[in-house]
Amino acid sequence: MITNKSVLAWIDEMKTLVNPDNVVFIDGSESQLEELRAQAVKSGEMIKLNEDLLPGCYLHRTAVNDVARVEGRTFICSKKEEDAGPTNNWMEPKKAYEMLFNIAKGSYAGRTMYIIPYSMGPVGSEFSKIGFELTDSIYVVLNMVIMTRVGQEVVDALGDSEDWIKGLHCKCNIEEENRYICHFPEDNYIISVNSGYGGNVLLGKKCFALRIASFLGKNEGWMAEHMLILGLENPQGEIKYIAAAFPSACGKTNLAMLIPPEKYRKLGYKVWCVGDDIAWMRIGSDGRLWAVNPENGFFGVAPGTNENSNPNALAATRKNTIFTNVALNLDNNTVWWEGLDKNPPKNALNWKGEKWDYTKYDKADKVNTSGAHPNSRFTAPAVNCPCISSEFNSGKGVPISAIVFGGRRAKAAPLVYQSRSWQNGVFVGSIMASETTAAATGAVGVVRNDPMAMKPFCGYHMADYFGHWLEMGKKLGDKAPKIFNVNWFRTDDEGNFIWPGFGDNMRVLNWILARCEDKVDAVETPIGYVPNIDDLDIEGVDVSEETLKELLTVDKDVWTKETENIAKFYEQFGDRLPKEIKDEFEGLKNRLK
Ligand code: GTP
Ligand code: SPV
Ligand code: MN
Repeated sequence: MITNKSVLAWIDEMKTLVNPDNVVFIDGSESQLEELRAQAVKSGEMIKLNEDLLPGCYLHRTAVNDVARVEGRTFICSKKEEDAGPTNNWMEPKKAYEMLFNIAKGSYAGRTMYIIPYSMGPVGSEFSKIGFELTDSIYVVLNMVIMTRVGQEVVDALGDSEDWIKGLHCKCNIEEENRYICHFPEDNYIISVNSGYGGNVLLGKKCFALRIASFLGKNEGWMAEHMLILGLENPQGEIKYIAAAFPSACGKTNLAMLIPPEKYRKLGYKVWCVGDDIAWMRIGSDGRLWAVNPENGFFGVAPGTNENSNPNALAATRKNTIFTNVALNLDNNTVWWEGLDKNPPKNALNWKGEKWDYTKYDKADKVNTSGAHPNSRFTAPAVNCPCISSEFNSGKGVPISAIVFGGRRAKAAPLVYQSRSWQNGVFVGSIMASETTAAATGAVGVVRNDPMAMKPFCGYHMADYFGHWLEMGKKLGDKAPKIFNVNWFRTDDEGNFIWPGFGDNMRVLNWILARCEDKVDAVETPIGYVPNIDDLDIEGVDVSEETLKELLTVDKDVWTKETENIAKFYEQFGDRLPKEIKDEFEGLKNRLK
């Protein structure tokens, strides 16, 4: 039950606008959720999977035109256009509200309005923030229940406070041409219409925990980042924490849950997952940077997840999980996706729900010939993950030793390098570029600039965001985490990955932590410090010394070309680009001469 006046007033206003047949408050009770699941199965919105093999699991298919985030239809509606900056779409708030309310008007007719009170971060922790999402989708309710902390306790924690985030979601008729994901950072308001896909409609995730939160963080002196958080435990039982920002579908979930190579496991190394997608970071009373994962589950990429690549993620999906847009095995009522195993089901439906013939699979036309959509996902509770950190529910967070940037680069970026300083590290993050993936609509495999993996998620002017990073560094001083860049995706001339990746990425993490503790030297290059060939352990992996050398090469010609791209990218920021970033860029160009 809600008694908070500001919440009640808004819900009333929205009720009048969207005109639902019923209103249901989501209290977080299991009995209520069971009823909703049964209802969704009855209406066909979800398919109940094999209770023996996948207990509590369901399959959902989105509309065929609604399978990924829509960056072209995502807007930051700040009062001034310049505050959204050149990397965001902008709409004037008054115009945006008018248009959105017009679309939303009456759209719940014949439907139920679900009121979801949710907390990003452990309920009641200082770090946490509360939102209310109104939706006409049971799928959204059931996903939000996994991805965030939902229910009466959230309402109780809020009390009479007016410090909460408004979120209105209307499925409408899932019309692409009327799809809008709009953010009003100055009003703590999110409105999403005409979509039913995760990143567009689970408003606690990208919309709140990144776009709105990055804006709040800038004003309040903290950071909201597209980062995984992991703890690496050494044989002495000490755990050091790393936060890493990679663009969408570039390996965060996989790194966050990695299983060390056998040799390291035997020595006692372990990786603990704190988070796989979002980090909220603050400076603690000890002056260090502390990170919390505001989410409560994983909305992970299904394709490629298997017993070898990511056994922890796979294990997390074996119960109480919602699968979206994967293939359905009709013989045993379980799910399948490309890269799960080498036995595609013979009697199956593809992600669109059509009869599927796996022999027709064509790599060049994945969307139409694969069983699972390339951006098919699982929504799994964090508690299901065998390597979930004991600090996962800690409102205080974990202290970060290293920040790692990375992306998909066939050539330019070496396997790993360390920045020269925090300021230089911010520059390194600002020049991140990566090949696009199926996580957003549009072409796949095109290199684009994606600073700090936040291009689609920064809720304000990107140049001011760089400035905020610089400010944080000044406050952290010598307690600032060291900043690195990695690239698991270097390829040979035939396009094959030359680094084994996955669990073996732990070898790189070890070097990173050794650098943080001043235990190893490094080789200086124009872009930063790379490992001495002998300091990166490749014993037991199929990587020759020659390949390792190539992986660590910084090619001056390639990087000189890269500076042309950087210059072009920076142009749009004009005078708003911080001087420190310009200086770092000049420094790089000089070192490349
Ligand atoms: P979002 O949830 O979209 O933010 O993505 P993410 O960064 O969590 O990506 P995820 O870990 O799900 O990885 C996406 C894809 O990259 C999967 O198909 C993985 O199999 C693949 N991948 C992850 N790590 C590696 C790696 O070390 N090497 C290679 N070659 N592929 C990887
Ligand atoms: C991403 O695209 O970065 C995701 C998935 O993590 S979504 O929630 O759809 O944005
Ligand atoms: Mn993500």
